[in-house]
Amino acid sequence: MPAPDGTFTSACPRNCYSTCGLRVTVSGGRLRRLEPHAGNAATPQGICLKGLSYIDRVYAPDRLLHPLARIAGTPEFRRISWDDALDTIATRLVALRRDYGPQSLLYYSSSGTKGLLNGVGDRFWRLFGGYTTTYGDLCWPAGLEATRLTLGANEHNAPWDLANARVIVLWGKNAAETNIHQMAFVDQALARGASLVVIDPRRTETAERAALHLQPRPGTDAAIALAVAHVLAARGWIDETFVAQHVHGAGAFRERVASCSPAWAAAIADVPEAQIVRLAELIGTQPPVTICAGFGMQRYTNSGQTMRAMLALLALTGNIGKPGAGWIFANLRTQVFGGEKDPLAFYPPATPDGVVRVSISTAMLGPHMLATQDPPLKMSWVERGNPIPQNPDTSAVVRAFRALDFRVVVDEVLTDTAREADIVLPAKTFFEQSDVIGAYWHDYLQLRQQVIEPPGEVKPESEIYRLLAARLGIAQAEIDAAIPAEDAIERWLEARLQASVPGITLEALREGPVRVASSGDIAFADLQFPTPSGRIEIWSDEAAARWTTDPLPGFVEPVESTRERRTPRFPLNLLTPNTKHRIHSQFGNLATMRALEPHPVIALSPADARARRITGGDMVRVFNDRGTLSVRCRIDDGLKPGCVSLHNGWWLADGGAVNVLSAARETDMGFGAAFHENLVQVERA
Ligand SMILES: Nc1nc2c(c(=O)[nH]1)N[C@H]1C(S)=C(S)[C@@H](COP(=O)(O)OP(=O)(O)OC[C@H]3O[C@@H](n4cnc5c(=O)[nH]c(N)nc54)[C@H](O)[C@@H]3O)O[C@H]1N2
Ligand SMILES: Nc1nc2c(c(=O)[nH]1)N[C@H]1C(S)=C(S)[C@@H](COP(=O)(O)OP(=O)(O)OC[C@H]3O[C@@H](n4cnc5c(=O)[nH]c(N)nc54)[C@H](O)[C@@H]3O)O[C@H]1N2
Ligand SMILES: [Mo]
Repeated sequence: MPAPDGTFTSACPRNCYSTCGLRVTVSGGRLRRLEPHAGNAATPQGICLKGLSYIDRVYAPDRLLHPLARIAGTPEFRRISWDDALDTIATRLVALRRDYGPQSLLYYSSSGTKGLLNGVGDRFWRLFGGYTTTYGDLCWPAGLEATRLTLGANEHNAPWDLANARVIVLWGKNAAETNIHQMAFVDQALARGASLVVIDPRRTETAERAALHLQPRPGTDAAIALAVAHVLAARGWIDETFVAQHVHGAGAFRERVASCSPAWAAAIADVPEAQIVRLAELIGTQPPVTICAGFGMQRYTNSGQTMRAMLALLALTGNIGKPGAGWIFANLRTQVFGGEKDPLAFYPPATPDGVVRVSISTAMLGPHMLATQDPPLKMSWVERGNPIPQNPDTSAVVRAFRALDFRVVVDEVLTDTAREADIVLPAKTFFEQSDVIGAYWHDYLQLRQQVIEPPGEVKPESEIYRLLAARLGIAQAEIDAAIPAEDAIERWLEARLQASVPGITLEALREGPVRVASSGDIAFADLQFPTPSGRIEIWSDEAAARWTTDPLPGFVEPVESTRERRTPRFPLNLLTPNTKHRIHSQFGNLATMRALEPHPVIALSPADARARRITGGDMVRVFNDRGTLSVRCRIDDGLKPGCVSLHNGWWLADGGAVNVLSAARETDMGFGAAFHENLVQVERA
């Protein structure tokens, strides 16, 4: 039920570390103001640019307010009624199930919004009789799996504990844009005399703050980590007592790194030897050390092993289980409810239950959709995702969707993926339906309350599914048991809370964020590691068995590498990081964000620009065998030569969809996507 006038607790459900607590003011049925909620101690300072634009987003002129149907044979859409839309979809579904079996339907959902209610999609498709869906994830699985294999669980210290660190390494993480609230804790540590190290090929806003900035050749961080371990051993900076009691495989790892000198790593990673030694000195002599591992270096074919090599540095120096020390990647409090689509369920099940066919790799969405047989795919339902610009190999993804007979997309705006659909259904925003959300950087559970009525004819997904289920002849009792009606949502949420986090009530969440019961601010404080050996596993038999990697962390050259031949045809590493102006492909439609970042721009180092007679502002062609983009360029004197950088999240419709250039390729662990392993050439247009 929408709220009356007043100020209400809410939380931002974007796929973002911060997952800010919010206070939302409404009057006259309209959103008026968003402020930070002081009850979330991880995000008390303020709201990011995107958060500030939510009122614009809800009332955006291009927001979809009613169902649309494609005018056959054209790229145009016309408005249709809900009855027409749902009847058409139901007729298609019935025929599809009869002619090909329910698994000829692909249900693709991604990270557009967090929430417990998202799971009702899977419940609906089970009621339908089955479906095909994806395994793996675009975001974080290589890092999650590397962490789980090494420490036994994805846990980390509370965000504010970072203030206790004496050395902070932001490794492949650009927190100043992607986790702005973490920078406040970095500042507190710096004020107490801590040292900040940033490891990133780009001189980011984060790197501007660092005392030491290493700029590795993309995909070579493991070599740096191995050389740091080499120096730690050579200088006697290993915590022998900790290692003897709590680390499995340290001896073998020390033998391995004996040959990994700083000179060896410097040649591979193209960073000065002295910087590697300095990094070792900081990690080895100034405890406590926290490594905040971002997502940058886990988007390569060698990235699970890279993350394991980085983790080994903390294990060797005893920097785990203590204040100010540890590994911050993701604490997975998003998963306190289990959930129908558990991101830890990466693995295609060995024995499919006959209802859900999990056969398509998210990283290889396009080629796998095209190759799927028995039955082949005929229809798709996409919600909370924009796979055309966001999944690797955009051209293959487009081809795969075009090869289907019928496509449905549920979204707030006419995205690239929605433009390929036959029917587009308008999606709610988080102000229009209540839900409970977890986070992956702090451990607050938060309620995002419904505070306004959905505008126009917008209906939340749960309602869409209920209406469709009725049209498929599913008994009302079965529908009610699977998917709550709008007036039953709070009861449904309350029951889920009681089952998974007893003690946390909706009433409490209405007041503000509540911490999920955990063992305190320091992860692994009891030094119990739920791995097979009960210790931190630098040596992991499980890694070897499951992923056929070396049981010890090591460095292997990425598959797509400038070093693969003497004169590479595509000599530049294309990085496609995030920007403070968007969450991936969201927010880019808003006039406010357009004013700040009006069009896609590729950054080149001065050396690479000069060699191509390119000057700032020129239009350039960025290309490889997979595709071409024509965009404006900017000269960035902080960028490592040999690298170019273009923010991901631009749409095809903006001319900047970066995944036109990327390969459909998985990471070595976890079935992630190797987005940054992407070589291109740039020429003046
Ligand atoms: N080249 C390159 N590609 C990348 C990355 C990269 O670093 N480089 N990063 C990857 C990463 S980390 C991620 S997480 C992915 C993100 O990619 P996706 O998971 O596809 O996410 P978004 O682009 O954030 O949003 C998807 C859509 O969800 C819609 N949406 C939001 N809320 C709702 C809702 O309540 N209901 C419905 N039905 N729709 C909603 C939004 O309008 C948006 O169009 O991109 C990946 N792609
Ligand atoms: N404003 C904003 N915030 C976000 C998001 C967003 O889209 N916008 N997305 C959210 C999501 S879903 C995610 S996954 C996170 C991602 O958060 P981050 O990990 O901080 O962001 P990325 O931009 O993916 O990558 C971080 C850095 O890795 C660097 N990098 C690339 N390759 C390498 C390498 O080989 N080695 C090293 N050392 N560094 C490398 C890039 O240059 C980049 O600066 O951010 C979340 N927060
Ligand atoms: Mo992500």
